[in-house]
Amino acid sequence: MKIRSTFRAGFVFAAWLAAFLVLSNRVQAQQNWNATVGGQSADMAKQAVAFLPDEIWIHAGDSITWTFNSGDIHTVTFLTTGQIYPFDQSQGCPPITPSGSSFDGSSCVSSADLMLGQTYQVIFPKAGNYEIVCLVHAQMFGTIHVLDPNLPLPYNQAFYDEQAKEQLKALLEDADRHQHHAEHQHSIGDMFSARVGSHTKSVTAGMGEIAATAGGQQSFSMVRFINGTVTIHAGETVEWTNLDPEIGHTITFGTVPQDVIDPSCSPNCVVRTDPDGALHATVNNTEQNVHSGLIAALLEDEPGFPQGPVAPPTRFRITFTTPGVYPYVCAFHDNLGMDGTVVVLP
Ligand SMILES: [Cu+2]
Repeated sequence: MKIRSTFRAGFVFAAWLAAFLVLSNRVQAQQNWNATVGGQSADMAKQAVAFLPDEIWIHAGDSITWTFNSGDIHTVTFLTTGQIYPFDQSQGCPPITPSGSSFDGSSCVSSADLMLGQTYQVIFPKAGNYEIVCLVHAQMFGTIHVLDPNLPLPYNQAFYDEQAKEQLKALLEDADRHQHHAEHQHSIGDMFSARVGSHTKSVTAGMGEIAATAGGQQSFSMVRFINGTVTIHAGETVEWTNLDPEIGHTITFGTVPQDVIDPSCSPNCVVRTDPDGALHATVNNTEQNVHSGLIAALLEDEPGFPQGPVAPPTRFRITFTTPGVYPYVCAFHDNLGMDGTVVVLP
């Protein structure tokens, strides 16, 4: 008897619990979820270029608040199906929608370029699978699965918090592993340097790697000139090469020009193109402004699009004729500490 009544009490409790869970599920239907955008090492050299996590399952009516965690800028953007991925934020989803906007697939939603400590919230009123993109980094995207409120969700907030932490750690550790490789890349600038028999120093202008998840892509970037302080003799050449599949950089001496995308050199100085397509300037004094323009690893071809030229330039060379100290920065990532110095000895 006793066993039976205990069993019965247990059954009543289970029924009550089930009813409570159904009820509390309904209450939770308007839940706000939290996720992060980007991440970095303490010195900002290593950047996680990623939505963390990059795949989230929520209910229709829920919202997600993204907190930006890096000194490098990103956007949270949802484009409509068929909309052209714009070149930058100013041409984006006309141009910015306020935090707290709703996205149901019918018109796009986008934050501004945001960074460290800023947040952006999107509400998802309608079930569907939506791609989240960053307008600054084409290879940074993920998926938000918005389910009918009657369907169960596979994960809770604690799971996503842990996953975001693990993905960030994995990306930043990859950066350590690959730095060694970048430090040993060979220079081919000797072939095109100013005088026969001269020596060329090679600098890696950033490096990175893309990782795929089921829901999207994430990458890490080492936002540094690796071995960026070099000492040469007058007449020798320094060659900068970008090994990052995602992020472009510049090599900029003196004043940052208005047009950061195209190369420039002034006064009395020109940037020419070497036979192998690399850009090359000859610098005669420390007062000259030299700007490489955008230097990036070669872009992939996209199916359905015509074969493009071999662009943008992937290497930049400067032949220094005059002794002196020549500091330089990346015009895009100076704020993250991406700089270096060329010391030219007699
Ligand atoms: Cu840069």
